[in-house]
Amino acid sequence: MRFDILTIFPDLLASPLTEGIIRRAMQDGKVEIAIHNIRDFATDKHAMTDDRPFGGGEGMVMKPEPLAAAVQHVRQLMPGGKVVLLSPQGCTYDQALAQALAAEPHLILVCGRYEGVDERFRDHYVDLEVSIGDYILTGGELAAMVLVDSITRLLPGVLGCADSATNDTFSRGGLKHPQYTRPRVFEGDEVPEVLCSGDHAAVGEWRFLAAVRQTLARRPELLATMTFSRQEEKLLQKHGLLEAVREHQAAGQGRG
Ligand code: 9D3
Repeated sequence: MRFDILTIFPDLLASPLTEGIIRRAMQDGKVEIAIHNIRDFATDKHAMTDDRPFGGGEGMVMKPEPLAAAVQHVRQLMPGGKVVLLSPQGCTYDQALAQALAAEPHLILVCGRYEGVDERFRDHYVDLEVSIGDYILTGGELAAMVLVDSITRLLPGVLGCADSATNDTFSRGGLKHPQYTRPRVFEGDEVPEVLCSGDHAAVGEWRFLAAVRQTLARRPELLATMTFSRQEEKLLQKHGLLEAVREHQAAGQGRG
């Protein structure tokens, strides 16, 4: 997978890529990340990347020519990349979109700034517009890092353990069970006995029930897309959880 990131603040992006799993993935050649300064593609003598909006109003708008020239430069190096604009107007990013984008060989991430980009750049160059959620950032750079991070960890061979990527919070659709490590007593609070018992079946049961309780308490809407085996349903029934789970699953049907 190759990422080309277009930004007016390249320094903002450098450090998150030089640590941990992302750095390892780059070293192993699983992912290639190139950062391009949009200002290098500005055409006027002051290297302007923004200008005042036609029709007046507050703030500045990103000029289309430097953005277009930057995309064309990337395409010359490697044709065929999908252009993703990070903007508050985009569709909301989620794990399903991360998985879809992880199947692409080449993404060109364009980081918006100011009040937005000239609509003609969007119309002529952008394949997909993505927001990372309903809160206001100062630009698309951190959003681009969210995409790079969440997509890279899904690439084959990036995570050490074969099932780390599929065995986590969102793969089953619900939240994970609580976890504990040493010491066995922390500030008077003991690790649940069963986890130290060595009884793998009992541990598995406890974790399943704890995960469902956690999901019911914090993210009940996630239950709508979860499915349970007959044996799991019996277990939920035995612990008085089945009715509550069913209720949220029915509510999910209503939401569609
Ligand atoms: C007058 C309205 N503007 C300010 C409230 C709209 C606006 C323009 C540009 C708000 C934020 C931004 C900069 N944000 C992004 O470029 C951005 C973003 C975000 O703000 N939230 C979630 N995801 C993203 S992706 C890019």
